[in-house]
Amino acid sequence: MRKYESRIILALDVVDAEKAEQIASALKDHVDAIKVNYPLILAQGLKFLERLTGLSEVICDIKLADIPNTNKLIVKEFKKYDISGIIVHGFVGSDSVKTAIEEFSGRDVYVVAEMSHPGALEYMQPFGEKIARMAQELGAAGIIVPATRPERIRMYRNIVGNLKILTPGVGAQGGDARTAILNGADYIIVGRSIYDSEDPVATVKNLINSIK
Ligand code: BMP
Repeated sequence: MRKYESRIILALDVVDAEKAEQIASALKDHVDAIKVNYPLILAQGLKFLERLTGLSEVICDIKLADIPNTNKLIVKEFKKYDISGIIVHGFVGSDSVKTAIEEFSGRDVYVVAEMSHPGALEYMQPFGEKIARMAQELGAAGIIVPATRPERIRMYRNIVGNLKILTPGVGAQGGDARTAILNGADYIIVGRSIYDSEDPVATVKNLINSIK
């Protein structure tokens, strides 16, 4: 990640091209990066990334979770764009994650260790610590852990040292930005409570003030 200013990553999960571009333009100087997920990529196609990379640092949240060879083929497609990071799943194991990191060499790979929704308690959380350790050993840029469970952020911080910790789950999912940062997050990932608000710029400014 190039910027470390607002510590906010916008999750741009809107599917309308005009709306996505309008929000991205309005917020480009206020957030550190824009995270793009399947809703927007599927609705507008990969080419749409070019309209965002001209505005901001872009992280593609593709939650890659396949065998090494398929991971490699998918990363090759994303590498064609000037995006700075991708998000991959860790539960698939070290061979798949390693291949993604090697293929995306020179850019940032973030590994999902534990997700923010309640279902993550069933199968992900029991392996979260191991996944975080693997991410660090393989040279990932950072990990994704839940802002909805701040005590877990603290635990993960102790495991990964100075690897970047990105935490989704603030706002719409009930997590609190300040609490996440105080527990060791480097960045908070926020979507709906920004792009669905009446004044996204004011909402981001309020968020920034709340974590200062
Ligand atoms: P929102 O702030 O609207 O809840 O959006 C959160 C974003 O972060 C979504 O893009 C979601 O897919 C992503 N995300 C998440 O919410 N929890 C995770 O554990 C991992 C994610 O990538």
